[in-house]
Amino acid sequence: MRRLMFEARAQLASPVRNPRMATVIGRLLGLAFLLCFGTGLYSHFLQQPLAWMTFPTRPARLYQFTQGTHIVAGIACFPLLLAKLYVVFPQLFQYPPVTSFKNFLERASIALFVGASLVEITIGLLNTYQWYPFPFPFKQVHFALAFVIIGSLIIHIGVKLPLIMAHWRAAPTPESDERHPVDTGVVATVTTAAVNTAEGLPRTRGVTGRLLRYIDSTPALPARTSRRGFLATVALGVAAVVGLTAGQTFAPLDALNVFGPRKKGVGQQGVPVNRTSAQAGVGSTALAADWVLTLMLGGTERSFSRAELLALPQTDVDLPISCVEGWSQMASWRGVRLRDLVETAGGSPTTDLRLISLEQRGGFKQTEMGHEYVSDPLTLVALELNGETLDLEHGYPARMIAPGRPGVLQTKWLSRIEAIDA
Ligand SMILES: Nc1nc2c(c(=O)[nH]1)N[C@H]1C(S)=C(S)[C@@H](COP(=O)(O)O)O[C@H]1N2
Ligand SMILES: [Mo]
Repeated sequence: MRRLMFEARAQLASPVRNPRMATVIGRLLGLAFLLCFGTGLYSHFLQQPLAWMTFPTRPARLYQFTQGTHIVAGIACFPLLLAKLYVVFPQLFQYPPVTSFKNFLERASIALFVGASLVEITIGLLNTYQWYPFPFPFKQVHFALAFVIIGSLIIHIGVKLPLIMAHWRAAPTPESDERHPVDTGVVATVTTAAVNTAEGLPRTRGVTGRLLRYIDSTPALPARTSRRGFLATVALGVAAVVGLTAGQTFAPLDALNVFGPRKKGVGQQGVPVNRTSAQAGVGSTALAADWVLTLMLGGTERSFSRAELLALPQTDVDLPISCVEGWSQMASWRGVRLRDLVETAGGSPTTDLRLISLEQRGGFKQTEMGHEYVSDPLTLVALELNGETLDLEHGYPARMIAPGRPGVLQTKWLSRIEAIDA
């Protein structure tokens, strides 16, 4: 077994499979995961705030930026994680499988990290396409796995710290080192094998000889060239997957957006639609002639027809729809300032609100809005989009649009607005 594993590692030895490369790729992967974790937590708490939390409403495009970053960094993790697995692959054939408690911790945390990461980025990507072929709820699992990943990553980095520190900077390798393009694990194995041989385990001798011949025969230049080639391949992979999708949120890359699930400008009134009126089952109620928006604030109830809302002072704002799934779209909205409407209905713009849709089922038929959004002058009960009467698919007769919020909270087909009692 020892010999088999040793031979496997010898066969897999390559100039790019070394601790320096593992550190270089690992740093990028670590950065991508931290970006995902931070922006993910932000998105999570915007949707499920703790009681004491308030959020910045400006810059109005903040969430568009953080969530766009979340998706872009998550997509970049695919080539980075594959590259990292490629670099450290021979370590899989360590024998004996566990050598010490520290080694056990190291290997267990890596197994956890790799498994959790692959599931995390895969279900995350599938979520951007709204495809859920797995038998568990996306949101809860995606959230929980994030902590598994960060936890195992901390253990991994802790255990590997000496190695990471040693290879943080490119070593000013003497020319002769270029001729040892083998991972330190294999070098250690060579040493072990030599010792074994000395101890009378002659079966490994042939392998040792072959490996040493391999090391000796590998010329210096190809080693460096193949390392550059590998990094270039990884960079190209990242550029491709990011470049061909990031246009769904970052406008300058719009022309390159061929794989993003949404395309800017495609949809009713030039804005993509997430949940249609048919999916939400609001076709007839939203178009009913007797529709009114009812505000229930501080014990008094007041209702407004669409004509009455249109008769109130109208405000124009430019705000994006920024979907949690990573696409976003800037748009021009026209409607009644929420804080004015709240005051007209006898309420105060310093209270939190519950927004209730005509939608009967679905996770977002009802949402909550913190007072910081209620008092922001950019927050509208929107009646028009891009110069036309709001399309049914975008929330006719009236929808909420507020700065800095996830798309899921921009409630369409509004029916009721209530004060949440403190
Ligand atoms: N009532 C209701 N409003 C809703 C939703 C919903 O499912 N039901 N989806 C939200 C989501 S996830 C997004 S991204 C935005 C998209 O708005 P749009 O379809 O007008 O682009 O609407 C939000 N408003
Ligand atoms: Mo969304």
